[in-house]
Amino acid sequence: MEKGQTIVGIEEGLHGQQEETALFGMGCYWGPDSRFGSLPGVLRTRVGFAGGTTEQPVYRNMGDHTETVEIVFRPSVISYEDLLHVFWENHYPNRDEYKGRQYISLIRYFSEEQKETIGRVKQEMEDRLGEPIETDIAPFASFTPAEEPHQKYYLKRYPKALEQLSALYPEESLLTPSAYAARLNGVVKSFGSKEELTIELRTWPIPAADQTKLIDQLHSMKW
Ligand code: MHO
Repeated sequence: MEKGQTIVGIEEGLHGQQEETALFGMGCYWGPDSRFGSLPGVLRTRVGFAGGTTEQPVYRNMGDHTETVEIVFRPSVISYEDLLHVFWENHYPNRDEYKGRQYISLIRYFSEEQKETIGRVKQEMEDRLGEPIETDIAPFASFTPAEEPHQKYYLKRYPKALEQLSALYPEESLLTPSAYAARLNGVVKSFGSKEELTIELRTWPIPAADQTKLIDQLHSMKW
C-alpha cells in the first residue's frame, strides 16, 4: 500500500493481499475511471496526471501531462493482460493530438513483466486493427492525483447517493479509494449492473455482516 492511502473501515479485508498497479491514458479520464472501476478484481482507481514533466500538475494547469487512470488490482482475479484488452478495445489509440498531450493514448508500466505483456498484446491488437498502434509507452515515473471533484466523477453527479454512502464511508479519504464506490461509479455509467455487483459482493473477503450492509445499501439506494 502506498503512503497516504491507508485504508480502514468496511473494506479493510480487501487489502493486504497481492496487488498490482496499472496506469492508462485513453482520453478524458472520467470514463475510464468508471469502466475499470466496474471490473471485479479491481480494488481501487484514481484519476490524475502522468507522463509529463510539469511540476504539481492540476486539471486547469496540467502542462505536458496526460489524463490517466491508476488502477490497483488483484492479479489472481483479473490479469494485467485482461486490463490491456479493455484498454485497447475501448479507445482509438492513433488520434491526432488535441489540446497537446492531455488526451493521448498512454501506458506507464511498473515491471519488466508488464512491459513484456504490453508488447505481446500490442502486437495482437495491431494485427486486429491493421495498423501500427501509437500509444505512448514508457516506464512509470510519476502520477499526481487530480483534484477531488474529478475522482469518481460520475458517481458525484448523485449527491443523494453520496449522502447515503457517507454512512459507511464517512470521509472522502475512504470513498475515493473504495472498491464499492468504484463499482457504483461504473453502475451509474452502465458498466456493470447492480445484480452483478450483488453477486460479487458475496465473494469479497470481508465479514458476511459487512457484505450484507453493502448489499442492503445497494438495493435501498435512492438516486
Ligand atoms: N469535455 C470534457 C472533458 C473533461 S475531462 C476531465 C468536459 O470538460 O466536460 O477532460
